Amino acid sequence: MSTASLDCDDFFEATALPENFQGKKQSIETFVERHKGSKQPVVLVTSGGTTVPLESRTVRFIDNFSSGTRGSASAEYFLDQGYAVIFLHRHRSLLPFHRHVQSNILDHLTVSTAGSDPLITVQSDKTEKLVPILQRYLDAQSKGRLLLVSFTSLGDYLHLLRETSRALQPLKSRAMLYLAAAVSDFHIPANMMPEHKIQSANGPLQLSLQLVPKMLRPLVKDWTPDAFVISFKLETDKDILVWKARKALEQYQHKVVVANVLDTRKMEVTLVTSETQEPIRLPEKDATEGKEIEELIIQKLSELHSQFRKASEKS
Ligand code: 9Z3
Repeated sequence: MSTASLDCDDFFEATALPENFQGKKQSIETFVERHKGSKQPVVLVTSGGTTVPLESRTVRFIDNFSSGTRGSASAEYFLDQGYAVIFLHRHRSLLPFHRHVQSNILDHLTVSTAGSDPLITVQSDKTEKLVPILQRYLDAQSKGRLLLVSFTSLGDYLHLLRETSRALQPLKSRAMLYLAAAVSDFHIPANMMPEHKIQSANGPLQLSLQLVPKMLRPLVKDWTPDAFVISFKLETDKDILVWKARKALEQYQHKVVVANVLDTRKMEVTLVTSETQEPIRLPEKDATEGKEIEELIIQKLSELHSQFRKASEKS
């Protein structure tokens, strides 16, 4: 076994399981089992940022930036493309379909108590937008095609990522992993973490963070070697972006990196494969009409996945 995968094993050994791990594992396995008999592709979408706790009884933590828009929008477009979706997301980040409902929804409802049962009505200017969203949501729900699983910390995320990847392996090339979550590269290992809240009376705080072992390596090699794996590369400096994406592909040998720059991520990404490099841009006009770049990304990735499946099934 390589040193890198030993690092990963050590990480899992030292890091507590997430709350209700067995329940989550069971629901993932049941979901995969239910979709095993069909020809439908299944995708794991990861979304939102991971926290890195500074104390075991956590009061403070470091967070990775992500609102969950990329992941939740992508999950909806995957459903439209006929995928069953496991949505592994940061607790309280944006959820597919729910993201369209504003937090002040109560301001747009009226109640009529004329009949025997009170009737809630949505203001008519909102129904036009809500009806198609609700229909797509109810359709996914009734067909059991969307599973929501939440995480908070880096440790929770990685335990659940490993479990879900392993559960997807029997689906072979029918499985896709779309790793859009913003995952910390640094952490404080459990044995170096104070138990109680760090006290300000002790003076200024100096933090020393360790590197998180690169989990894409065992994921591609051991956990789910036959799946179509897509990772994301986020940079703030566009000049190093594609180079970093290529380096990741060479290192981990997966299929695609979606490369994006923080400031322009809603308008432009580059799909990088070992042979190609294709920019995807959302025209300004489409953006003003409410279209989203995720629709274009998912269209392209489902095409690539379908080609990959055909090639894998032949060999
Ligand atoms: C991304 O790059 C996502 O596209 C964003 C989406 C997090 C920028 P939002 O949720 O943002 O719509 O607000 N995700 C991957 C980020 C990441 O952690 N990548 C690492 C890296 O770049 C691991 S591959 O090194």
